[in-house]
Amino acid sequence: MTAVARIRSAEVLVTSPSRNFVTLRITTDDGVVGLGDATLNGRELAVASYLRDHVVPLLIGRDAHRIEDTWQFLYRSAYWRRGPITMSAVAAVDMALWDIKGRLAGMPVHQLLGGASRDGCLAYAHASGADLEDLGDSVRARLDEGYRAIRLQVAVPGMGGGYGIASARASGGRYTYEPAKRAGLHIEEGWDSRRYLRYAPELFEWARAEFGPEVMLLHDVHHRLTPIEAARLGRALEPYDLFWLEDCTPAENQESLRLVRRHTTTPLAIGEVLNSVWDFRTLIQEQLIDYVRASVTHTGGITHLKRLFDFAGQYQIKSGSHGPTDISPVGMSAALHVGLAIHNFGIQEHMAHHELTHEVFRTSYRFADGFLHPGDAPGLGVDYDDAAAERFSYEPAFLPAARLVDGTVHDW
Ligand code: KDG
Ligand code: MG
Repeated sequence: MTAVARIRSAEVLVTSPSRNFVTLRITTDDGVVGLGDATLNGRELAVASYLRDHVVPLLIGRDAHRIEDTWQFLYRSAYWRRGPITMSAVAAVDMALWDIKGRLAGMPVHQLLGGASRDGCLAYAHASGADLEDLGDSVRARLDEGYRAIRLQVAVPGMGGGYGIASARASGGRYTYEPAKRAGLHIEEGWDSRRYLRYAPELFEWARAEFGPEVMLLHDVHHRLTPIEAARLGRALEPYDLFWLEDCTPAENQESLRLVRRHTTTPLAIGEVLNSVWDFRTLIQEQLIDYVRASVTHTGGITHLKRLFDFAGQYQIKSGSHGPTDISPVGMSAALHVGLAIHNFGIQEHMAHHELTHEVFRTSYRFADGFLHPGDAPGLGVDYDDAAAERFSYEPAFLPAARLVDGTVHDW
C-alpha cells in the first residue's frame, strides 16, 4: 500500500433512481475511487450543499489514509457539532475513505475492521398491509424469500392508516412502501394513540397464531407514544415475544426510557434519528435499551458507528443498524461490513432497494437464508454507474407529518 494517497477530487452526486440519493465520490491522485452515502431523507440538498460548499475544499490534497484524523478534523473544526446534516456529511467522507483504504489494500472493509466475527448478518424485512389478511400475504412473501425476522405494521381499523403501511394486495404482492412522497409538500396522516394501543396487541396475537413461535417479529412505533403509553404497550406485547419494539417514544429526552424500562421486559430498540455517541449516553450507560438503531449514514460513518457499537457492547447492548431504502446501497454495504466485524451485532434492517436503484449502484453484498453478507470485493464493494445515474434527476420528496384527531401536529 502506498504510504500517502492524496485526494485529487471529491464530487457530490445526486440522483433519483426511484428515490433520491446523495453520494460523495473521492478520487486520489492515483485514480483510486471511494464512495460514501450522504442521503438524508427529505433534506437531501442540505447535505449536498454542506459537502460541496464547505467540506470538499478542505479535502483536496489531504491524505486519504488518515481516516481518524480526517473525522476529528471535520467534526471539531466545524465548531458546530452533531446534528443530522453535519453527521451525514462527515459520514460520507468517512465511508469513502474506508472504501479507498480497502481498495488500496485489496481487502474488503470488514477485514480492515478486524475481520469477520460471524458468517453473515441476520436481516429483518418489512411486511405490512391494509388489514390482517393483506399483511398475512406480505409476511408469507417475506418468509418465502428466506427471512427469519420480519417487522409487522398494519393499518389500524378506523384510523385510515398507521405508520409504514403499504398494501401487499394493492401492489400485486410486491412490497413497495416508501416513506418519502414525491406528490407534494403537504402530506399528512392521522393518528390516534388510544385506537393504536388497543389494536397492536391484537395484531401480535394474530401473528403468533398464524405464523408460530419461531419467526422473529419486530414492530416500529415511530416515536408516537408518551413514555407511559409506551410502557403499557411493551407490557401488553410481552406474551408475543417480540424481537424488539422500536422507537416506542421520542428519545431526545433519554431519561424518559427509564419509565418504559421499569414496566416491561419487551426488548427496546432506539436511535434512527439520533446521530452521535452522546445522544445515546444515558440510554446505554443505564441499559435502558437493548439495540442501538443508528445508521452508518447519519451517525458519522463507519468510524463513529463502530465507536458507538463498541461503547454499547460494554453494556450488553447490541447493534440494529438502520437500513430502510433511504440508506443507499453504499450505506447498506458499509453497515454490513461493520455488522460482520463487530462482536455485539444484533440484527440488520433490510428494506430491499428498487431495481432502478441497483442500475446506478452495483453492489456485491448478497442475501441468502435470512442472512446478508457484504461480500469480499475490496473496499465497500459498490460501484457507481454515472451513465445510469444521469437518467434519474433529483425530484423533491417529503416525509409526511402526523396529526391527531383534533388537528394537533404529532410525531411522525
Ligand atoms: O427516512 C425515514 C425512514 O428511514 C424511517 O421512517 C424508516 O422508521 C423507519 C425504519 O425503521 O426503517
Ligand atoms: Mg424506524
